[in-house]
Amino acid sequence: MKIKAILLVIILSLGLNEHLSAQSQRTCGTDAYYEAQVKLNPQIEIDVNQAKLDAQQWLKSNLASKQGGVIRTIPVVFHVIYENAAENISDAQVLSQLDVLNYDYRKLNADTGKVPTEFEGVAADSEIEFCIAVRDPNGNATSGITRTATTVTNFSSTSPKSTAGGGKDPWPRDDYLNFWICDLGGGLLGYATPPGGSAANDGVVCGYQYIGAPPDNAFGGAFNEGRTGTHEVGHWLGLAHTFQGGCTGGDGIADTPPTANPNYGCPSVTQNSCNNDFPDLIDMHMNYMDYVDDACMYLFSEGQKTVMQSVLGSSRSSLQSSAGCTPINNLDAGIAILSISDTLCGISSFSPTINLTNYGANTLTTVDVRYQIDSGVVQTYSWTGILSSFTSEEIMLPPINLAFGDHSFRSYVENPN
Ligand SMILES: [Ca+2]
Ligand SMILES: [Ca+2]
Ligand SMILES: [Ca+2]
Ligand SMILES: [Zn+2]
Repeated sequence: MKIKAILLVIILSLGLNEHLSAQSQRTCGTDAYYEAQVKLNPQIEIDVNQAKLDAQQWLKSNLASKQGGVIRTIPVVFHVIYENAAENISDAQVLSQLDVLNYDYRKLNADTGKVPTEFEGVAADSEIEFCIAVRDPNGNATSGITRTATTVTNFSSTSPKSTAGGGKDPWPRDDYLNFWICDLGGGLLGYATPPGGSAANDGVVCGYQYIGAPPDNAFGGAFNEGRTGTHEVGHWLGLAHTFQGGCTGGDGIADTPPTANPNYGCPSVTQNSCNNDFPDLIDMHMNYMDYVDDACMYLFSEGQKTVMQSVLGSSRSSLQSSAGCTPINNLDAGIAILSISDTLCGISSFSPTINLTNYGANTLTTVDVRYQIDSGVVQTYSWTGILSSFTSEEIMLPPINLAFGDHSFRSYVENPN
């Protein structure tokens, strides 16, 4: 009995340690996920290797693109899978992740000034941008964020990538980066699939606590600045960890110095784990593809940029012709009627309130609101203002005088701009 109790304590404390270490150190599941996928389907390894060759081939015939100047934009759909309110993170937190990606991949991150002198010459503007999807695979308007309630406690051992499994099926990868947000159970921060893998699993998965940056991310800790997303999207664009293969293996990228092991936390700037490089440079532990804390990673190298751009030029090239971020019309307005009650007792006039939404790509500046009581004359309220794409404004129409009794009200908009 006593032995049993001691064993239980040991098991519990092991579990606790594992939990604590998960919170204090970055843990990325990309390599393990890839190995598991290949075990299930060896063809994936062949396809991923082919995608690497395609990227190298593309680079050979597109050396000019390596010099830069072409911004490539990736439409993103975020799939929020939630079991409870805390996991159903806000739109603001999700969109904050989009901002972090756009800062980091354009070298607009606020901490780029921390790049040490040794690496100033290779810290890259990757010339990749991310847009939130405004058009879904059926051509309908979307917020670019899907929300799926689940009974799955966490996705530590199952996939959030299938509706049948309590998650959400991906949108076509030819047109979107699928970015799942869910409870990963505290063991992993995230994982991603490399270019060339299976379409059904293609994309990035991150724990909900690690999405976006403060103030929109209120979860605290060392991984609350959205760099898990930056790191995992790097894998999705063909990057390996900087410590891949240790001092002799390498990540296949010339300007990231060899690194013996993952760097954790916030290493001393002089940290140098391999001395077989010439000249013997410090580790590039501030690279997004190392394992340091969010606050201590702030660069992609020029070599990494070349790999990512080559992937976007080859196996992921169809993203550049995606309509995912093209609004359905340039000029398109719609209304919703907000304040109509079927019992307006004892008053003889009322002012209907409507919600005007700009569903178009262009800024809406004028629109005619038509409205009609019963079968009476259609009246016009000419709205003018400035309403940017996919925003709304409440409008109160002029008071309408009515005789007592039942009436119908209808309204629509015409002639945008
Ligand atoms: Ca949960
Ligand atoms: Ca390297
Ligand atoms: Ca070194
Ligand atoms: Zn990783």
